[in-house]
Amino acid sequence: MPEAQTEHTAYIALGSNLGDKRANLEKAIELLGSIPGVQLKRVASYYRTAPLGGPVQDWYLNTVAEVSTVLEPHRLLAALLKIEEKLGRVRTVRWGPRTIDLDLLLYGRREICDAALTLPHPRMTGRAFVMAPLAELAPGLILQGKTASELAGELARSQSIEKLDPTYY
Ligand code: A4P
Ligand code: MG
Repeated sequence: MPEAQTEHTAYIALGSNLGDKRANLEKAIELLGSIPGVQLKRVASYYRTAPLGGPVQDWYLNTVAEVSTVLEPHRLLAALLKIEEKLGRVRTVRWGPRTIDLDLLLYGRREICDAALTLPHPRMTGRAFVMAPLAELAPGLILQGKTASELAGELARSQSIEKLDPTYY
């Protein structure tokens, strides 16, 4: 009998600020769910967010997806990078505009720091556009001694984000 593979819960941040942002997120979510070994569980609301860092650029549409996966973290990241390529992402400047950005935020409680992957994502707890959608899916998740909800609330006071009405998408 084949050995049962362990399922891990992972959270993936999605962002787009080029082209049809909503279509880009929707396509990326569809492709996420079609990766062998990945099951799409839930997707948070979409948020209209002010760009953080980088050059002067358009606003972003951001959300977070929860998946259950048997893939190891580096394999999951490789699959995310493939989706970025498929959706026509061209890397120019760091933090510059992009059709789609997929960041692996969390993979269970796994901690990794190597050349290809850092987990948890090193910038996530300082970003309202990540923490607000994540807090919808996992409000009580503890990060740096605070819940995701607390962090999202604190960040929303100084960073401009707007939760979009579901009729928008
Ligand atoms: N990498 C290491 N760890 C990870 C991880 N946990 N998840 C490596 C994903 N990638 C990870 O990323 C560069 C390399 O990071 C990858 O090849 C991978 O091996 P990238 O996506 O090519 O570069 P990037 O996204 O331009 O840079 P970076 O530093 O990842 O930027 P961020 O942190 O993703 O920020 N403002 C708003 N409002 N909304 C946004 O979505 N996004 C950014 C990009 C800036 N400002 C934004 C938004
Ligand atoms: Mg990225």
